[in-house]
Amino acid sequence: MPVEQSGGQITLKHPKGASADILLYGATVISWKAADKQHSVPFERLFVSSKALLDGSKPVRGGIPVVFPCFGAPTHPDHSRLSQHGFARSEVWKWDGLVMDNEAGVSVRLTLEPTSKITAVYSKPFHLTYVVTLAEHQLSTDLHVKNASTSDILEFQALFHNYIRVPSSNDVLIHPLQNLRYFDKTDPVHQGLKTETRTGVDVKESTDSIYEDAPQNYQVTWPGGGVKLRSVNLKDVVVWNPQKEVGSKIGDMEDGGWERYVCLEPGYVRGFEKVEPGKTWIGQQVLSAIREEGGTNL
Ligand code: TA6
Repeated sequence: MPVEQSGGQITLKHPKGASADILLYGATVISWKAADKQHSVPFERLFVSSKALLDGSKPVRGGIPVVFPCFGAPTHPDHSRLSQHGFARSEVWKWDGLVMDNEAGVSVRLTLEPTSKITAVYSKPFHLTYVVTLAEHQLSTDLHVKNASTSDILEFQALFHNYIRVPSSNDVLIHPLQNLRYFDKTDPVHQGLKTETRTGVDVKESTDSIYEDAPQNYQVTWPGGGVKLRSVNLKDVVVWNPQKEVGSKIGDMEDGGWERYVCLEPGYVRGFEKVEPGKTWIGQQVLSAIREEGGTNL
């Protein structure tokens, strides 16, 4: 069976061995296993903290939480009663069927519509569809945001909060971000936009940077391995790693967890995307295992 459902979890299985696990809670992908040239047996590509709660009591510390309709603390009047990163990552989504099941990949669809709990804090009518597709060496996620209003524009932010598993965050480089303008959330003094000067961005120090108008084509590399990320309609990208000083204060972060991941998060988060009544916006990402000889086992 290419797709198995058990309780609130869906497992996708590709005939060539790759797999992905998705929680209905938050539509959070909590595992993606794929092989590469060096390792014929698929291995885990995402980081989930061993202290993460997977019981639906709080957003998952790891995997791919879906951020909608606000990124970070709310700044738009429509979002004023929402908590950090919005509600999509902390609501139970509905299974909406198998989209594809063939040699190319296996794909499923989840949906989220306003519930009484959501409308108590957010009054805009919307319909979200989330499609997760697993191929032999790739994982794609597509978020469809339909403005279900007949009269009002929908303004929102959206982001895929990817926790990419790495052998050591000290050895990671992210390309190509050079010359992009970015907002440095770790710098309380210099709150303006900076310009990235590095050819490859590392996260050896606590990093929380929002790059604007980014190329939507990135690589996270470490000696002998890596992951590629391509996105569509997600003009910004966030690089986040708290390192020890900040990471050790995060309640559900495992000890040393910050050494085992880097967050590379494509999104529309500087300003607000706008969708006309009745129309749908689609944001997409494709994560690919870099298939090089000599990769480091994670
Ligand atoms: O995407 C980076 C970020 O916004 C950071 O500022 C950091 O707080 C992180 O997300 C985690 O947020 P969370 O609400 O999951 O603790």
